[in-house]
Amino acid sequence: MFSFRNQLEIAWCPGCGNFNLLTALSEALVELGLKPSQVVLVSGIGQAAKAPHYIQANVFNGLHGRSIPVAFGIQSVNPELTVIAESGDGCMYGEGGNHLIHAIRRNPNITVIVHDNQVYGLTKGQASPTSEAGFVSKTQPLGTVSESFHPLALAVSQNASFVARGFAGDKEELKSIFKQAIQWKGFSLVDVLQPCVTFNRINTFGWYKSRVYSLPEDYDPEDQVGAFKISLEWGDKIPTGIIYRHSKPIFSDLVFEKLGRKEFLNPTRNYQSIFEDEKHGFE
Ligand SMILES: Cc1ncc(C[n+]2csc(CCOP(=O)(O)OP(=O)(O)O)c2C)c(N)n1
Ligand code: SF4
Repeated sequence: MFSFRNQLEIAWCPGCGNFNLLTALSEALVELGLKPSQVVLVSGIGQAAKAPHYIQANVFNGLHGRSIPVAFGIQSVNPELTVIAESGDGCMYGEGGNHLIHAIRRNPNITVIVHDNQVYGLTKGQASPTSEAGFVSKTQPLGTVSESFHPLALAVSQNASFVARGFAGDKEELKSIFKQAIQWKGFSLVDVLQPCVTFNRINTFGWYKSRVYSLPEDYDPEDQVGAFKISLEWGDKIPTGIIYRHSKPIFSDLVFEKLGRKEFLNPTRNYQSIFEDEKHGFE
């Protein structure tokens, strides 16, 4: 059977949570019946950002924190493509945090997968935006003093189209979440709890396993206020599953409606007329 995995040697530590993410995503793409030519994976920089290298599809490796705008651009000019931005919590919520906010607002039809290991793995263990206050690292030997960032609460509060959390220790649930996120028409954020077995000795597989629970069948992901409450749940109990879902118009559809697709794909004419208008304005 066709597999999206290629034969490249994987440069992750044995036991890293990234392995299950890679398998879950590769299997999800196969089960959705997608072909490599239909899929574009965009990543930034970090351990997580290497994941697309191990998948047989189109790949764009961008700058640190810049995967979302690249994915946004690709999907907007070719809405037929399945575009997935994939990177770590440092890349998506730190360096790329501003892009996340504005992608939520604009609602492009892309899926954002965040390998959330609550640490900077590639640069050897500094605290990340989602590290808990007090997290001790080589650069914060007395423990970080900053409060941690709650990505899902932010996304729900800003009425993001699709917001979910998965756990790298539950590959089947993760695969199901990936499939729903990829199929969703609009911006999807999937935050994945991904243990870094080398630099995060607090949030281990065991730590997450004793806390995560799947949202019950009667949970209503369309209720924004209820979803916001659930998105804040963190500590002894950490929910996984589809936290919030809200259908709304996609960026490219709205732009094509206004400009026409051809005009949008050939912006030279627009730039030229804008330039001409500016010139007259100065005369
Ligand atoms: C502009 C810029 N700033 C900083 C770095 C250094 N850098 C590379 S990876 C990284 C952190 C990656 O952490 P995260 O996104 O959480 O991914 P992980 O490695 O944990 O998967 C940093 C700070 C860089 N490459 N470019
Ligand atoms: S440093 Fe951490 S995130 Fe990076 S490969 Fe090793 S275990 Fe995984």
